[in-house]
Amino acid sequence: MALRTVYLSVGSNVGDRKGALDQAIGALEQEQIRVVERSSTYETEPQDVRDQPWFLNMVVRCETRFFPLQLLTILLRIERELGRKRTRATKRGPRIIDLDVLLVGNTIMHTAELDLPHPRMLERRFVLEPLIEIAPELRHPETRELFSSYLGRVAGQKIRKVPT
Ligand code: PH2
Ligand code: MG
Ligand code: MG
Repeated sequence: MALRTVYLSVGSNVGDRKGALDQAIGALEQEQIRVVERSSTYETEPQDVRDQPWFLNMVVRCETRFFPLQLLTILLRIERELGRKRTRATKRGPRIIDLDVLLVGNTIMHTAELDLPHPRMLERRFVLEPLIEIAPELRHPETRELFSSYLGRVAGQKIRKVPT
């Protein structure tokens, strides 16, 4: 079975945000989703729903044998186990933990369950900046452009690296 390189976005803007990121990373390891690299932690201005607390975000590179939809199912379960409640009212609003699949190798898929690459990743500095930190040469599988070439468009979004 093939080992796949996947990039995940991890975010939290409720409660112990740093603790939630650390717990999520621990949970991935328990599920045989091996975290091989993690970006710095960034404190980021909320996007989409602007009237909510600032987030902590990071991006991790993992290796796993799961297929994309299997991976998604596991991530949703980890979110639930860490206390995430999903309702229509909380869509893109405050959350204890959010685990999003950004990329699974060079897979391109567009289904009701999952779109790869993540369809909004190029519009989000809180995704692009940590991604480029750990994968400076990575290219978007559909456009073949370097992810770093998209940074200029999101420069107006406020983010800052959290000192370690
Ligand atoms: N997630 C969202 C909506 N807006 N903004 C920031 N800064 N970070 C996020 O992770 C985030 C967001 C929906 O998942
Ligand atoms: Mg998200
Ligand atoms: Mg999500």
